[in-house]
Amino acid sequence: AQDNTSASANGPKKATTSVTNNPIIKDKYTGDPAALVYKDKVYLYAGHDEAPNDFNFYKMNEWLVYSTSDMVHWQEHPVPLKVTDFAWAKSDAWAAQVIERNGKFYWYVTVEHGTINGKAIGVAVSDSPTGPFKDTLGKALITNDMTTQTSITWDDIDPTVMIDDDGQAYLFWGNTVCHYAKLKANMTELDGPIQTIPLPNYTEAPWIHKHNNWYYLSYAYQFPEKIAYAMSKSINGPWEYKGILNEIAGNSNTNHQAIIDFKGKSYFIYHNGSIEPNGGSFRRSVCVDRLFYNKDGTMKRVIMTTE
Ligand code: FUB
Repeated sequence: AQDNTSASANGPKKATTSVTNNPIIKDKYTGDPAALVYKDKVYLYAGHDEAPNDFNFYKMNEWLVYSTSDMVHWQEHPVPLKVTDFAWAKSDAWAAQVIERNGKFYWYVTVEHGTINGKAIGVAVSDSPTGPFKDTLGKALITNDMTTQTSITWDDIDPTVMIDDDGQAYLFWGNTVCHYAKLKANMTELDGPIQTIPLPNYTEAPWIHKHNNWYYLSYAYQFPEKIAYAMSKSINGPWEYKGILNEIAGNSNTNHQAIIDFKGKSYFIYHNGSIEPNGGSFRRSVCVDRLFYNKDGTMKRVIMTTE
């Protein structure tokens, strides 16, 4: 694959690539992709892996946004959100997702809380999918003391969000235990109790989506992580486990997926450590491959393409 990345002093950067030219972002390390289909574009939101080559843990201070209208040409927009935009947060721009409701865009993020020990979920709001985003709530939506099923401090991570056909919004999240709760129409407050979903070998990275009247809950399975999924006819379950969707992401011990339909095709967006020579678990890269459904609604296993 060739690196067609170019930058201009005044405008956004352009990365020319295709779904067979993975990874799609080559000038930065990117992880934890989330994608939003809005009007005739796909917006890709990712964490920025900034760990130096000799540093073996996450160093993540900001999230990045890219857009495309053809899944081939990706445009980077100026950095729209940083950990420091959440006054109550201390560090760790971990996994996130953006959703649109009534012309407003809600960016749910994972961060380390500044005063409540552990990870927390916050939400920033914008009038545009590319920002600027503002923490209008001014505090965390989910904190570590609200869920007590595990003793770890990083169980409240990886938000994924969906608005069902009846207008009810739901937030799913979690490491080790998958949680979910309803959101109020304002999208910044929970609306009811936090519930848990039993899923085999659940690690983290839930992604909720709907396709042809089926609900899909995909997630990172075991560690190192594969992606597995369950299906249901209702967003409240019961969820039926359907198996592995994607393999361990090469030399990255995490995998993290977004699944979308765009212009009549389905896509599986994920990360691996494929930029040589220093790519790996803490220097990841977002990739895109096609996803195909079977007639019964199950999803075919996605084969990673890394050129
Ligand atoms: O990027 C930090 C963490 O790694 C994410 O929150 C997890 O999903 C895993 O990808």
